[in-house]
Amino acid sequence: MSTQSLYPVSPELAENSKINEDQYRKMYQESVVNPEGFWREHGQRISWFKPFTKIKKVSFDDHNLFINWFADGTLNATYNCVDRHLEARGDKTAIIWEGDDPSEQRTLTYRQLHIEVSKFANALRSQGVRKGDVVTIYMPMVPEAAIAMLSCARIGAVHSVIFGGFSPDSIASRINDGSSRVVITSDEAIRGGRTIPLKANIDLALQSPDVKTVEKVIVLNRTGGHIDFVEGRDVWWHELMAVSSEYCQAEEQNAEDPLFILYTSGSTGSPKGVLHTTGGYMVYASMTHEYVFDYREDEVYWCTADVGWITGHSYMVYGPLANGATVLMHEGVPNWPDISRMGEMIERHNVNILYTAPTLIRALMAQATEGYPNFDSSSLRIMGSVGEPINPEAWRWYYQEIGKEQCPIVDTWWQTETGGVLISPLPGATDLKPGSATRPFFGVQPALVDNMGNLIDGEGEGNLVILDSWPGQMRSVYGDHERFVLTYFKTFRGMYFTGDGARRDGDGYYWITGRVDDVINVSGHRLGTAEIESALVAHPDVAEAAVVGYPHDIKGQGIYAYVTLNADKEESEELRQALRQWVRSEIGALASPDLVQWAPGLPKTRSGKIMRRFLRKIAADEVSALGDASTLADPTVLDGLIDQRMNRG
Ligand code: 6R9
Repeated sequence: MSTQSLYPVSPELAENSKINEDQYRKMYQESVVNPEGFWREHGQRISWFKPFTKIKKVSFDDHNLFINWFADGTLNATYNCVDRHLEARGDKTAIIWEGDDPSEQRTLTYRQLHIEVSKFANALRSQGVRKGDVVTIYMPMVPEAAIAMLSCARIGAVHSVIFGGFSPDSIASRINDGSSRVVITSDEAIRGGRTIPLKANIDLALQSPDVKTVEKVIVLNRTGGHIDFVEGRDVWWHELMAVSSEYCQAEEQNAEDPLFILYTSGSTGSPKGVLHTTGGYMVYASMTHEYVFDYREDEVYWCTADVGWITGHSYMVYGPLANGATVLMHEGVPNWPDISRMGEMIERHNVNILYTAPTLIRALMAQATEGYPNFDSSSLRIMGSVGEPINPEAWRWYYQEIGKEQCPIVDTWWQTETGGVLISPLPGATDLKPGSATRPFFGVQPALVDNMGNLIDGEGEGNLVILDSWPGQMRSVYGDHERFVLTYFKTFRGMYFTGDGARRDGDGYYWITGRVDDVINVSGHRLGTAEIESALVAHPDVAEAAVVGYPHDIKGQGIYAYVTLNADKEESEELRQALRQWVRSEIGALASPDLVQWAPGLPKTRSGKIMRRFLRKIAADEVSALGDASTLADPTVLDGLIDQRMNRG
C-alpha cells in the first residue's frame, strides 16, 4: 500500500465545491476578526419566527461565565428540519431506512415525516408532556427514533437519548438525573441478527427504588417480541398514533431554550448531561453539515452512527434534515452479515456522502483479507471519519478500498460538548494528510497550551483548547452548572479545555493525539476510567481497581483493568469472567474490560494516589520505559505487575 502523505485537492473539486482554498482563508479570517458580522449573515440559514438582533454574548471567565448566541431570536428546531421544506421538498425523501435484514426497506418523504412528527408530538402532549419537560428516548435505529426526537423538539420538550447498549443501571441514573416522566422505547432492537431487549431493560431500570418520576412508557412495536406490559404505565406507540391529530403547531422557542441533553463520560464521577440549546446549535449543525461534506441538494447522505451519540443527533437528524437532505438510516451494522454490506448499501441507495468511524474501517480492513469485495462506488463523492484519531493505515485503506481513490476524506474532530465539527478539512479547500483533522472550521479558534497554560506558537504539541465560543457549544451540564465551569474552564483559565492533546505541524494542521485526561476511547465510545473503576469496586469480591486504556487493533483503545481482590478471595478465571459480566450489567457491554489483571498491589504515591502512568505503560507492554518510580510508596509492586503482565498469555 502506498504511503503517500499528502493528497492535494484536485483542481476539479476545487472548482466545483462550495469552498475552495481562497474562500476558506477569506471566510475563516472574517469569522474570527468579525464574528458578529459573520454569524449575523450565517445565522440566516435557519428560519426564525422572530429574527435575532443580538448575535454573540460570551465570556469564558470562570468567575463570570456565560455563553449566549442569537439570544433574542425565536425558532423551532423541528420547523427547521421539516415544515420549512414542505413547499419545495414535500415529496422529496427525507429518510431512507434499511432494516438489519436488508429485505426490510422504508422511505419517508418530508411530507410524511411532517405528519408522523405532528401526530407523535400530539401523542406526547396527550401523555402530559409539556414545554421544558425532559423525555427519555431509548430506541433502536428506526425512523421512529428521529420522529421521537423531532416530536419533543416540536413541543419544546427536551430529549435525552440513551444509547441502546446501556444497561438498566445506566438508564436509571440518566432518567433520574433528568427527572423524566415519560420514556419512549420499543419492544426490542435488532442489530447484526440479534435482538436486544430494550423494553425489558427499561422495566428493570424502573424497578430501581431511586427512579420515582416515570409515569408513562411509550412502546413501539418493532419486532413483536414478548414484553411485560404494565397496565396504566405502558402505552403502545401505534395506539396513541391511531387517535392523534395531524395538526400540531410548532412551539416558539427562544434561541437559548434547551433542545436536548446527552450524557457523556468525563474523567471523574458519573456521566454528565451535556446541555445543548436551540438557535446556535441549529445554525452550527446545519452549516457544518453543508460545508464539511460539501453537501449538495438531492444527494443521499449516509451516517452510520447510532442516534444515541452526538454524531447521530447533529449529523443524522438535525444538521442534514435542516438542510433538506435525504438521509440513509441503517438499523444494523455495516459489516453484517458480512463486510460486503457496506458496499451493497452504497450501491443500492446511490450514496453520495458516507460518514463513519475508524473502528468500523479497521474492522472491515481486518476482515477483508483479500481486499474489499467489489461494488459500484460511482455515486460516492465524499467520505468522513469521526470518533477517534484515524491511523494513516486505516485512512489509506478507506481511501483506496471504499472511495476507490476518488473521494476526499474529511477527518472531523469534535465532541459531544461542541455540538458540531470544530476541526476538519473542507473537501474543495484542504489538501489532505492521512491522520490529521487539519484546520479549524469557520469561527473556531483552536490553540495549544502547555500544562501551565502557556500558549504554544507555531509547530508544537500540547493540550488542545478553544479560545472563543462558536454557536454549537454546550451551555451547561444539566442540573450542575458548577461542574460545567469546573470541567471545561478552570483547567486553563479563560479557555475551553477539550480534554484532548494535539500536535500542530508547520502547515498549521492539527493532529489529535488522544485524550489527556482519564477518559478512554473504545471504538469511538467515550468512557471514564473512574466510572468503570467504581463499577468494579461495587463487586463484593473487589477491594480496589484501576482502569487504563491500551492500544487495540480494532477498537483503537481497549479497556485494561487492574483488580485487587479482598484478602479472602481467590483469583480465578471464573472470577475474571464474572467481573467482566458484572461491569457489563452495571454500565453496558461497551464498558466491559477486555483484560483483567490481578494486582496484589497498585502503584501509589505516599499520599495514596494511584500512578496510572505506570499502569498505562505496563498495559501497553512498554515496560522498558517505565520511568522514575522513586515517588512510589512501594516501588516493588511494579515488578509484581510486570511479571503478571508477561504471564498473561
Ligand atoms: C463526535 C464525538 C469526543 C472525543 C474527542 C476525541 C475523540 C472524535 C475525532 C477524535 C481524533 C477525530 N475524537 N473525533 N479524535 N480525531 N476525528 O466523537 O464525540 O463521543 O463526545 O467523543 O472523541 O478524543 O474528545 P464524543
